[in-house]
Amino acid sequence: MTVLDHRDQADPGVVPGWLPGATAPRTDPAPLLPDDEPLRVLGTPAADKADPALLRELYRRLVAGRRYNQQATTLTKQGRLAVYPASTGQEACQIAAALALRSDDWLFPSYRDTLAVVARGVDPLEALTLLRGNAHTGYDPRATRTAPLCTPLATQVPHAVGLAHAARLAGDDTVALALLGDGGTSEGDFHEGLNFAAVLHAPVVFL
Ligand SMILES: Cc1ncc(C[n+]2csc(CCOP(=O)(O)OP(=O)(O)O)c2C)c(N)n1
Repeated sequence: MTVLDHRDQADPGVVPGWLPGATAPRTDPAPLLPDDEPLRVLGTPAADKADPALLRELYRRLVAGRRYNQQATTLTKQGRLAVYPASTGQEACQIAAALALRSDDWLFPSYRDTLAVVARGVDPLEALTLLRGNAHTGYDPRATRTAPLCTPLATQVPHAVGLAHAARLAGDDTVALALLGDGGTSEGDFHEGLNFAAVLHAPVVFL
């Protein structure tokens, strides 16, 4: 039996039969750091083509979302919410993703995606019901096509895949969007969900 041991190699990142660099720790921080120059959208040719009314509406939602995060966090300090995982700094990601859905598509959010739920049209107060410790969601998942905020990591992923697969079998033109954090990608549910989605050609987007 050949034992692969990178300690015997001149370059510890190279092991015969293994991907280059697969075993060595990553020492160059450059690919892990953000660019010095922030990504610029306003004033670019792409932005010039966007509808100014749409841009204002998107910005309005971001400002309202930032304020919502602030207020909901305050409610936890007052003991009026059990917990509020804020999305401060990443509001645009979830709001824009939810707005890209059609009304008959489905959203499968995690506990941190309250703003995506509000962007789906759910009442901002009702979107907090679960985080208040109530046993029910506060909104009707079927009517809003928005699943409950999911606290067990990545369990929303196979739910989204199952719904998308069922919709495809039924001939519905429905897409499911599953939101999750990078930590959630370490869960089996994430890998199982992706695997099933690929094998079954389920119309689901993972973000
Ligand atoms: C199955 C499961 N294990 C552990 C936890 C506890 N937990 C809650 S949040 C969290 C970290 C998740 O990180 P990430 O997916 O990156 O999302 P973030 O909260 O950073 O947005 C953990 C381990 C959980 N909710 N569910």
